[in-house]
Amino acid sequence: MAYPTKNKKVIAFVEESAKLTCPDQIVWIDGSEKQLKKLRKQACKTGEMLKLNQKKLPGCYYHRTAENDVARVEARTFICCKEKENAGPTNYWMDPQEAYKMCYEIARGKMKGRTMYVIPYSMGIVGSPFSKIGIELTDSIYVVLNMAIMTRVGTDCYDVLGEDGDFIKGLHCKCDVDPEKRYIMHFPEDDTIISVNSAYGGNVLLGKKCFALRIASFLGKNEGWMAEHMLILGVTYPDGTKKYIAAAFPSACGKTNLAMLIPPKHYLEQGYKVECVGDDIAWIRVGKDGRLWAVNPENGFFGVAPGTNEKSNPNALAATKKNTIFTNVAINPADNTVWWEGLTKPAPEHLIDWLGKEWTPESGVKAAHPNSRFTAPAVNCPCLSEAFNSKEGVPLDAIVFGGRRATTTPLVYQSRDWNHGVFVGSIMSSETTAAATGATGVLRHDPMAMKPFCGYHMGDYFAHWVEMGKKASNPPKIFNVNWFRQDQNGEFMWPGFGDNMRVLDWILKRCSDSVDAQETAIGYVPYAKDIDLEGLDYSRDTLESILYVDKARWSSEADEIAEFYKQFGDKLPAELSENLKTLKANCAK
Ligand code: SAT
Ligand code: MN
Repeated sequence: MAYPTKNKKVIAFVEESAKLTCPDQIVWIDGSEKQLKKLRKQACKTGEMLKLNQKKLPGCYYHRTAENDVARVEARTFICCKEKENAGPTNYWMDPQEAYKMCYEIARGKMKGRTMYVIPYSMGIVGSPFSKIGIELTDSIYVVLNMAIMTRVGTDCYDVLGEDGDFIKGLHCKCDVDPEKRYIMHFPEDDTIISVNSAYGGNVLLGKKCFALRIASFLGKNEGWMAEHMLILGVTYPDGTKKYIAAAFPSACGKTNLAMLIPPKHYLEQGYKVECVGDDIAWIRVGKDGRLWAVNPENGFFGVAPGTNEKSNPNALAATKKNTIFTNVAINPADNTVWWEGLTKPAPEHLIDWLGKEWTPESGVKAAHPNSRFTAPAVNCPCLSEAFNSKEGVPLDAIVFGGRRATTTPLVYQSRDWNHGVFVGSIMSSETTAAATGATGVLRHDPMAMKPFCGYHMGDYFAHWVEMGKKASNPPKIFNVNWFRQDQNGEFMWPGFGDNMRVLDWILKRCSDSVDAQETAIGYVPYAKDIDLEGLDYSRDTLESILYVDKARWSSEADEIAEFYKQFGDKLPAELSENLKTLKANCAK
């Protein structure tokens, strides 16, 4: 047959995978609107997707996953490197030979009666020296259409590869969507990903967590750069100065909201502007100027729908108004549009819920799944930064870590230096959310928000962070934030959303040495007077209380961190154990 590429490795990968899975036909995706249109039509015909109200939501479609297939499955996500030791204590590991054999057995013949789609895609701008090419083979049109939003799909990727170029191989086979045979396997030493028996986003859009984080973090360690679970945002000052922040939060902790925040009125009136470069993943390199430069390798947003509304994130909401795929939200049959918890109040009288059942506000269940998602093209976002399309990316002034913590962690604090900042990232813990299967609201360690996404030994990953700080002569300052402090009644104590600008403002002032801070046991904490509360009905006392560093609590936290660190053994960089000692000593003072 005539192939759209001369790359022998691509052809061999497709042929071998077809031999294994036995599809009825192979369709080479070219990224053209014409082809995508045909696929949408086909998916609507089979019921895989529903066409939404094209007047109100032009180009928008709806999809339901299987009921047992609604989130990432961390317990079924493996790093398959030769030595178990190299996957480290925070990853599930399987021997690569065993894993290949098992996956091949599961996928054998499973595309019979189906079509195999070959998706050539680029993470990052096609042809940029910072970008990388992947080929995903899948038997799901839903995956093709999502990949076409989330990544840069097209035959120009073959031009980049030439006859002989390397790429990340991804084989996705829905099989029977059997949760007992669901496996998301990464072979970092072979640039390969295999995903079987799932059709949910994070498990099957292989360019995202599988490639751009797990495989890329491994590549980054070897090649001297970083792949991080971070949003990237830009703040423009009234005088035109631009500053950039990258921020790591676990899934479903508000990265998309922070990346697209609209500053409070008085900031807007002065001419401040916040722009989004990315909402989930940052690839970071040392620039010639010794600064860290970040690009967003994605091309769209795979955002959590519930809670997104005109007030919490008007930019994200606007981004979903066209050419968007909604997954597991509810349908409003009155006008064939979508709905999710928090979109409008009160809820509509009658909906079809994410399971396809009749729903009314009295149903007593959620209409949309808590991890229901929108897949929206980045270009739809009204506050998308021009830098989104810059090959070099943006120079970072600050790196921010943050988890969901009801207690202990103050609203914001700054690390004393780079290595202390690495320590601060490494001790992140956060309450679990619906983005992964399992119980929610359980506090767990999630270093740098990378626990589910680091493709190698977490101890080596910490060492790589320390190393990057040495390579960068002018690295960003490192901070930690916590938007999720709660009072005795379980109410959030900080308004969050657009008001987080007040904290970003302090952070950036610290970066330009234009505001003082108090030195505490854990690092630099703002004086309450230095957080701008103009236009906000908020008491300084409450602010004081969420800035307070409780040494007794931090002392127990330090003991707990010591326990957590034990698993890394001698892979734990000395820089981190020293910082733990300092923390413990500071708490005893
Ligand atoms: O499901 S995804 O992994 O793509 C989103 C997330 O959990 O952050
Ligand atoms: Mn994420």
